[in-house]
Parts: sequence; C-alpha cells; structure tokens
Amino acid sequence: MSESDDCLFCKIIAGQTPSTKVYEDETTYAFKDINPKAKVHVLIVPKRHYANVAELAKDDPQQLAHIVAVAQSIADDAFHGAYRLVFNTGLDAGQTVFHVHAHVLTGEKLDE
Ligand code: IU
Repeated sequence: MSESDDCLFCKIIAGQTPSTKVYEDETTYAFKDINPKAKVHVLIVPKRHYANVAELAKDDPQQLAHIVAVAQSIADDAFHGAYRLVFNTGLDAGQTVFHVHAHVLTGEKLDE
C-alpha cells in the first residue's frame, strides 16, 4: 500500500472531491462513474489505497471478495443480478487512476 496525496480516489473517499455516492461502509466506497459506459456504471473502491487489483488480491483478498459482494448487491437492485465487473490494470489496459477500482456495468442488457 502506498497512499498518495495526489490520488483522486483517495480525495473522493475523503470527501475532498465531490462524487455521487452509491454505497459506503467501513472499508469500501462506491460512486457513479462520471463518464458512464452503461445505464448503471458504478466504481467500487477500497478506502485503503492499493494501486491495482493484483496488489489488492495479494495484500487483502477479503477486501477483494467484499468488492465483488458489493457489486452483486448493486446489480441485484439494478438489473436482476446481471453485471459486468472490470478491473483495468496497467496503463496499456486503459487504467487511468492508480487506486484500484471495480467498474460495475449493469442496469441494461450489455453488448457481448
Ligand atoms: P480506469 O479503469 O482507470 O480507466 O477508470 C477510471 C474511471 O474513473 C473512468 O471510467 C472515469 O470516467 C472515472 N472517473 C470518475 O468517475 N470521476 C473522476 O473525477 C475521474 C474519473 I478524473
């Protein structure tokens, strides 16, 4: 874990940068993506800073499992439990924010 003062998602979690909250508990925060790629597009982040999903899986697999459970719950409410869960990992895979985040895409039938 290497927390950065410059991390956008750390600032969102701290309430220093605005976001539209969807879910929050002691360890986890979820908010609407500002550039949605589906009818419902939510980002789920651990409150502790990990750069990517591999780092999170290694250091705190329970937190990763909890993120999946939160995604399931969002999709249960939005679209009978159907959803796509994406972790872009690395610049060349399209990761632009280096605080691990799960994209939850749901709320409508998704293209294959
Ligand atoms: P990526 O997997 O790192 O590319 O995803 C970053 C996401 O963060 C992307 O979908 C942006 O639309 C989203 N986002 C946001 O929701 N709020 C912001 O202030 C910024 C980016 I900057």
